Amino acid sequence: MNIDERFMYRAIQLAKNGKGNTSPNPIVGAVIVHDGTIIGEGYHRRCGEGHAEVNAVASVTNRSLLKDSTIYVTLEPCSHYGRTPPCAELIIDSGIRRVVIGSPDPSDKVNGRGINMLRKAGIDVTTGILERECRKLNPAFMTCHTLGRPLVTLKWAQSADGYIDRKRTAEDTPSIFSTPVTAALSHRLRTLNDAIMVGSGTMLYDRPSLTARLWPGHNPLRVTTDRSGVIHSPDNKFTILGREDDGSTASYLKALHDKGITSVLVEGGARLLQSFIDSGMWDTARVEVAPTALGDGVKAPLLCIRPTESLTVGNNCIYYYDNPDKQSLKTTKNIK
Ligand code: AOF
Ligand code: ZN
Repeated sequence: MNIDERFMYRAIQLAKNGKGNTSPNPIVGAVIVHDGTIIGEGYHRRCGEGHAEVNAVASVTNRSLLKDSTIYVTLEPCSHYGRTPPCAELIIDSGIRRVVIGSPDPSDKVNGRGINMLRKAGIDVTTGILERECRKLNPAFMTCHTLGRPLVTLKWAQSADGYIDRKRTAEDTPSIFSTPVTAALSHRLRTLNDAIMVGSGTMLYDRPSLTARLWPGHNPLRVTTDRSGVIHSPDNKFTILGREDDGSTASYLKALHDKGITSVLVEGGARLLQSFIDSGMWDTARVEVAPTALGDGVKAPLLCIRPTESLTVGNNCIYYYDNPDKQSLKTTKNIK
């Protein structure tokens, strides 16, 4: 590993400290190095607060060293006046000589302008250091700004013989396949998403609360579809989609994107999940399989591809899938 990659790995570690708190902003880390030694570090803590570069520059005690220093940043420094002034300007004013960038910022506001500003000011800019790893830090941000839709995670639990529920009435409680540990893990996933979505059948049959009560963090926006107008959400706890659109996954995602949602966790039922799978508009899936056999019931969605990872928790196994047909994030927006 070369020296640039080593310092970029430290910047990646720092970026991860912001995980779960920065949406709709990306997580970003920055390291300032003088003569092979780290003299400053920072990361973006929360949307609306200082960017990684601002915090890294502020952490340097001996400012006179900046003019001979390099800054490593996981994302292209911004070039726009948003909630904070442009980081490219801050870097130029600080006297920093060299900037090493992990991944470009694909958002309309930046999109190469940060790099251009720095180069125009005579700063030595190196791009593409650990680019794949740096892109991976922000799947929702990258998907949102390149495909023009939120990141979609599908999640369900099923019996060993492929049912997500037994045959029952709405008065009966839903079948439970999770364990206390896997339930906490799925609530963690809720805290990492901007929104959580279910179909109208699940709303009526399960009456889910869809909160992240088993894990510290934020509760996602709760969304349900309701094409036939059967859902009543008296206290407005749920955002309802599907009444003014064509009920396609594309229309749901467009509505969420327009609300500024960058990631959505789809938790059922089988029909809504299958429509996401069939449309190809999904990114990852988490499928929990319990050792029980039901013999009959509501068929689980069909996702016949190789899992990218699996995790055994007690007698249950969680399979993780990545959509193999996901469009390249280097292409431009595809939803009008
Ligand atoms: C950076 N460093 O640490 C982050 C960046 O509303 P603002 O002012 O916070 O700007 C948000 C945008 O800035 C966000 O959409 C993304 O393009 C960029 N985020 N840029 O140079 C950072 N978090
Ligand atoms: Zn910035």
